Amino acid sequence: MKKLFLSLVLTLCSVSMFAQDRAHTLKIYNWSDYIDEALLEEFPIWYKEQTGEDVTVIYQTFDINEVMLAKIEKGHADFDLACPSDYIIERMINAGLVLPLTRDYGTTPDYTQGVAPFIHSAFDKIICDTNANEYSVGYMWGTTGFLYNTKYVTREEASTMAAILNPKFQGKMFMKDAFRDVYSPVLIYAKQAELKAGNVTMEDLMLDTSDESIALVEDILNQAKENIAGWEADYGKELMTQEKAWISLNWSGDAAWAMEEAAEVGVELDFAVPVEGSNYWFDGWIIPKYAVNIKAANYFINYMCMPEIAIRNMEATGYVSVIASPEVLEAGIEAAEEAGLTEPVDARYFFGEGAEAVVLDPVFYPDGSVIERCAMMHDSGEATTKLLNMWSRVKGDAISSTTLWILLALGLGLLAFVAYRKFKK
Ligand code: SPD
Repeated sequence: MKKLFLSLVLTLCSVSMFAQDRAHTLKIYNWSDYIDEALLEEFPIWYKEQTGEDVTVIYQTFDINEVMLAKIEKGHADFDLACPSDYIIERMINAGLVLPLTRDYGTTPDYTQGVAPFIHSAFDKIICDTNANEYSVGYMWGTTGFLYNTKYVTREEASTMAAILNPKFQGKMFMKDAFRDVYSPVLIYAKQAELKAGNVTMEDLMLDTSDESIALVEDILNQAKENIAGWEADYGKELMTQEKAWISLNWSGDAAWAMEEAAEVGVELDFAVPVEGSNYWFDGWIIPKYAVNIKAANYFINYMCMPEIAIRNMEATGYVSVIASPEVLEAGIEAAEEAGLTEPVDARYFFGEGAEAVVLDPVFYPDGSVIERCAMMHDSGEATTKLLNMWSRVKGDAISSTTLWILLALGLGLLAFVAYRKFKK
């Protein structure tokens, strides 16, 4: 009896010690290569200065939105912060998987005020019964286009989605292994005549998951397979610097990173957004339903929005922060100057009036005319399975790597659930 009592006391002590530690832990789930990692060590110091409290950061990464979603949705993972893309934020808000932000920063200034109105309006376009701006703060944003090697590919060739069918690129193209990000620009390409004729709008296409449209995209992707050297989630940018392929459908941030790395080894890469139109996308911080340290999560979001922190993250990753403060504009101008750029862009859509003709890197801040031909993606809801099936058929594997990751995450979620039930009993 004495022994039983002792072990009960010990168990209760360790459970409460764990709970105590967990309360001072911040679990973050972010894309890989998507932060200046030194900040993960600096945040606890800043947090202590602001709140007087300790926090330990646990940081995990993912390469595919759907893997992150499955871990939280099915696995009930207790991350305090995650960083999904626009269409997944939409899905998670609608599934009740996101907690509202408290925006309670004590005496610390509210740096989230620096988020560009352009990004605020993008969040307003999220289709849900609530104000998405109350559930998420943007982190990085960009466009989808072609990263290409100027030795083998002309700008003209890279400026059209027809590139995926260009026989010149046989076996020389990487395709992003992200079914949602590829589906929309290919559909825009397939429907360009209807778009031009005004029979359909970009917004319509961003919501179009009809069988007819899926079949159209599948057909184009099947024809493009001759060109596709690999389907990559994150390593394509590096392989492009090693000239393993000539052209790669990619995100602007990865393109910027690759262009800089490649230049150091004498390889010239560039980036172009298809003339037919494409996606602009953003990733944003959310506090998932199963979060524990909500206070530190809110502070971390605020920290990420401090202009100097935003600039450091941009420099480390190649991606563009959602912050549009004068410091960020200044840093953008300086970087363009250092890179020897001279061509101005109209960046009013992001930095407001006064940014009509500023010399900025157009991979980071495309001209307003490019943004006008891009639109934001939405959750494909129940049609997601149809899209995933099409993706697997095109890739020709019974189980695609995306599906495999999703299945693995589902399996892990199930295991965690069974273990939890057993422990409870
Ligand atoms: N290596 C970091 C990649 C993050 C890119 N997010 C883009 C998502 C587009 N839907």
